[in-house]
Amino acid sequence: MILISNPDKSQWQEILKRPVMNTENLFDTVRSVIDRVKAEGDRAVLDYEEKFDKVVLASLAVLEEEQQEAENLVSEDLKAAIRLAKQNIETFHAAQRFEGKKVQTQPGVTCWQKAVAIEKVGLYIPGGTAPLFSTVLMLAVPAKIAGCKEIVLCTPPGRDGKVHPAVLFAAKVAGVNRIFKAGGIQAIAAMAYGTESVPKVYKIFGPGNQYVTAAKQLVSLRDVAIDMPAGPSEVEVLADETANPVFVAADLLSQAEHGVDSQAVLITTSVELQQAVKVEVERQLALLPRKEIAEKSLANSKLIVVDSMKEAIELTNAYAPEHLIIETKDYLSLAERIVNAGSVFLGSLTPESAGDYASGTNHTLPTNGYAKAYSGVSLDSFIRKITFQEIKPEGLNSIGPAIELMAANEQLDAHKNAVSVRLL
Ligand code: HSO
Ligand code: ZN
Repeated sequence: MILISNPDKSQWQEILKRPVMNTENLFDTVRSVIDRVKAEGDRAVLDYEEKFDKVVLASLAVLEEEQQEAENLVSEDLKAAIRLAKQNIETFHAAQRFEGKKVQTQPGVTCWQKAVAIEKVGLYIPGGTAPLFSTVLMLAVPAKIAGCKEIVLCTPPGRDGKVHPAVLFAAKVAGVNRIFKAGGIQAIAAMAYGTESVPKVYKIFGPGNQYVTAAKQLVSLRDVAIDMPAGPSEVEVLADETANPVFVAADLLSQAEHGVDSQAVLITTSVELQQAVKVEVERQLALLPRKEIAEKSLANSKLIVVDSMKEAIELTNAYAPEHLIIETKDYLSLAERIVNAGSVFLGSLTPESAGDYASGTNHTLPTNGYAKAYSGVSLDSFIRKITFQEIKPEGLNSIGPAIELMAANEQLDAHKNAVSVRLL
């Protein structure tokens, strides 16, 4: 961990820098895999599963029996926890339903918006070191509430050719329609273009490594929408002298264990807290099963002391963290001053883990400073708002002449005529 004290504003940019990934040859590899999947469909996906995931599959689709078998393998306790999380995610996202109201912009001119679900969506769930079945809930539950007709999920199988049982169980609970064993670039390409077995979707969601991220970026250039640009996960804890160093350290570590490139930052007004957190992180780290991963990401983590809360807030807004935990005495008033963050956790009893799993908010959030311009996944991510309008004689009489004049001045006479022929 890097300890920093009272940095000058000129150093902020350097201090808040995210790790940059080397993408030199990345896009060439990604493009070649995408092109082959596009041309050869299932055959290419199966070959790439063998090459990248080291598994020979008879077919991509997860069968009904496999779904059943998985359900028997998940403990009753875990099932209950997944159901509890699902319920809260559903409650929170259902409250986001959009009711477009009809607006008379002037008499005889009525305009309104209607929310319509994206018909086909694709969810990507990474394999790798931790099976993220919580992410299945975060994506499929809002998709279902929105009314998406086809919810497709791709996830890489283990070397035994099986998908993690909790991933399959969460998918069932959340209402995923079809699940395929495919990971990485080939999964993204399969959902973007469709294969014999994987349907083409209109929007792809979900986290992934740099290959998945690059594949999502490439396919989104023209062929399919994506949720948001993604980078390594990150947390900032904003704390004063009242914060409990045991809690703060646990919060930083919960982020650090995600991956070697995860970012964990503490910004505090208290030198004592900075020191205490450093000691406490080392103590807790030694006890973690994923300590090797956490250790690597902590090597780039910063514990920053600043002069005042005002400066702490400014630095926070400049960083725009994916997750922000505020552990201070007056956290509610400080929260009012946050303008750049993906998701904010208030008070000492609100760890990021709550939002990662079960409080109800979504954990698919903008990283890498994108919180300055993007929101996290919500019900809105799964709908479009279509506008409608209806004009009656009174309305056309009153806005018609203005339209004619504007069209004439833009030298678009056909536009003008479309009104004129009706005003006769
Ligand atoms: N913190 C991660 C989500 C997650 N955590 C899943 C545990 N499981 C990105 O927001
Ligand atoms: Zn997490």
